[in-house]
Amino acid sequence: MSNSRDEYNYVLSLLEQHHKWFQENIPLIASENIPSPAVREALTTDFGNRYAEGWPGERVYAGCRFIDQVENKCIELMKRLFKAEFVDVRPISGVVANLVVYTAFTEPGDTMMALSIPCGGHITMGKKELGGTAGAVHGLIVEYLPLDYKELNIDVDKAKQRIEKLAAEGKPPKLVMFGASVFPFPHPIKELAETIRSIGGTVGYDAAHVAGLIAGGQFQDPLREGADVVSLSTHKTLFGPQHGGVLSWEKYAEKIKRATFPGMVSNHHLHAVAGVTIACAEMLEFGREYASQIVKNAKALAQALYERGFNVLAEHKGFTESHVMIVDITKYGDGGTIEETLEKANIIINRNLLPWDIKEGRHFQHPGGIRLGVSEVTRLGMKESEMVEIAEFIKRVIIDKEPLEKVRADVAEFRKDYQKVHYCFENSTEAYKYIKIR
Ligand code: DSN
Repeated sequence: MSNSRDEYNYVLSLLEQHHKWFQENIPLIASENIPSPAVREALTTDFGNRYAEGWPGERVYAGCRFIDQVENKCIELMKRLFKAEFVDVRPISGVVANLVVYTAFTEPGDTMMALSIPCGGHITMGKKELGGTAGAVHGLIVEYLPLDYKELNIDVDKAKQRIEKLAAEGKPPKLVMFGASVFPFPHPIKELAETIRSIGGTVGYDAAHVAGLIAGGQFQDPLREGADVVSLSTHKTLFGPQHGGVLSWEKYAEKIKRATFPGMVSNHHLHAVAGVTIACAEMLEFGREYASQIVKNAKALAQALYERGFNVLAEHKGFTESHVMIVDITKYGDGGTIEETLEKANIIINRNLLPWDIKEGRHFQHPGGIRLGVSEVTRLGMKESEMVEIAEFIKRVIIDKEPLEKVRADVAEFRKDYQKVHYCFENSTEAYKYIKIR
């Protein structure tokens, strides 16, 4: 028989156990990262208990003196990082940021183009019948951008043909969203922007996965290459807290602001905005070095896995130019089972659909692929030689089938040297230290 004090202690103990576990595992989820101690500090502040609806200086609430100064600083730093004329830091996630874009630039019933989910597209770009945000929430008709399976990138010629065909049929795509959740190579914005504009469309770009690489001068620069609007989340390669944002040009400022508030948010998680601001200052100082190391690490991990027998896709073009790689794992099982087995050895990756999985009858619970990202291990200070060690751990689990408890113990030992957050101003508190303030 438990009482509420037991429940209270139980939850706190689970949180503490989670922190201990993450001190001992290898975190390779491509959409995750570890924020600095300063960002974690910002998240614990009273900002998280306040309301600040509206734009800084024009709030609907009193008490925003310091909140406004932080939010204005966040906008200023993001403008510098992304060389953007206009920034809205109020969307509370990447999903909300995409909804802001859809609301500002399309009407329900319009056609939008994006990659399908098996081809790397995000659930926000999904069709109504699949429950995707674009279709089910904003009422868009979603048509797919064609992916070249070998190149793991959008097929420019086929995309042009499809856009022009849709326009000829009276369904011109009002919005074409570049960007993806499996995003190893820069998308062809330059090559397609003119075609999109010629039929009256808007060029959108979902930078959720690659925002930190763009800010660090790696990957591509969507606003310079022709994007009208860029959505992002702030916690993947960009190492802030979980939040969102929209970047664009001054001429679109008013309609984006209105789509965000009163459209998509009431209050906008002010502690997270403070954390994003700190992360942006860290990115301005350390971003180039960090982003360049991410790409080196991703290539090194992909190469080391490939040399150990794993079918890492796009070998002919160096596997990846970002933080992420995709592996066809069908030789050893299905992605779901492999994910579960690796987790037992304290290696955290995620299962992922391969572009051709649905056609071959595979399902997202047991797909043919796994996805690995190196942002978090890079932030923990790992370099290329550690990527080779990680590949060896993965091989020991999947190919050699060593006892999982033995690999798990070796992983925990390996992790002992990587307990601090790098690429930040202050790191005296360990990365995953559980902080008690009660
Ligand atoms: N789509 C998720 C991922 O890439 O893990 C994030 O929203």
